[in-house]
Amino acid sequence: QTQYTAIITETQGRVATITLNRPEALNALSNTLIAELVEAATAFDADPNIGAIVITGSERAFAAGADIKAMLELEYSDILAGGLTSTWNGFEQMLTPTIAAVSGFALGGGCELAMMCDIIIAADSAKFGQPEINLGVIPGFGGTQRLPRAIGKYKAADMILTGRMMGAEEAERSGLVSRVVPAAELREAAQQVAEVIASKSRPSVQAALSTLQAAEETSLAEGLRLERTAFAALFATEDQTEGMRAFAEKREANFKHR
Ligand code: CO8
Repeated sequence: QTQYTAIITETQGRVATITLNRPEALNALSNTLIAELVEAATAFDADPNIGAIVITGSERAFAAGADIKAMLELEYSDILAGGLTSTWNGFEQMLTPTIAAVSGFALGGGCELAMMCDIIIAADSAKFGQPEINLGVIPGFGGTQRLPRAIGKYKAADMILTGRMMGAEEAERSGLVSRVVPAAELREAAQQVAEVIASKSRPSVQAALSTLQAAEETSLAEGLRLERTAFAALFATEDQTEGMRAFAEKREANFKHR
């Protein structure tokens, strides 16, 4: 087992959990934390025994953003070199569903990390925000692109230009989070959702995920073409036969490819 310093990894059944663990800095995303997170997540993605990945922080903070104290030292050329932003590529291309379980602060890069996940479950204590404008910069891990796709241009501009925080209730109403649960139930709720997903047939989960990802960046016509091809392809899997036969026989499906 790899030794990490800024995250904790564990598995329970077919669900992996990655806990961000820099309590002294409210889980600020240091280079080390990001590198470890991407390494652990892509390793779980490649593990056939893992069907879903939960990413979470502490009760007080999911993550309070990129590490401001470390960024203070950086210049234009350091950022342009792209090390920090390109590290996320592997994470964004995974085909194992990721669930962000957010309690407390999800600010800046923390909010952006949550938005890189497929599902966001928020504790009622969660606070989302893109406060970079207060630091004289703008979001740098995708916030200017993913936030308006999630909540629309006008809400996103309000958040990004004023730097204000949004509570869990407003975030759910705006479409930024999938579900809100009482803070004490967050871990359990995320585990349960992950288990449900991990119990499905993997080829259909991957097809669902890749078509959903396409929905964010293609035209409707192109997306519908992709969906038709992916839908047809699933009829070449044993699990499609099993899933539909199980329904007809009034029993639980016993999928072969989980
Ligand atoms: N970076 C570094 N340290 C942090 C960060 C951070 N983002 N957030 C909190 N900390 C540290 C504090 O400095 C403090 O440390 P210390 O005890 O040593 O002084 C400790 O965590 C606890 O924080 P506070 O004492 O401030 O706790 P409060 O409860 O008073 O406040 C807040 C909590 C409101 C969350 C406050 O900490 C805060 O405003 N944090 C910064 C939030 C922020 O601005 N985030 C955006 C960062 S920029 C970013 O994410 C850009 C991403 C793209 C980068 C692209 C690079 C290529």
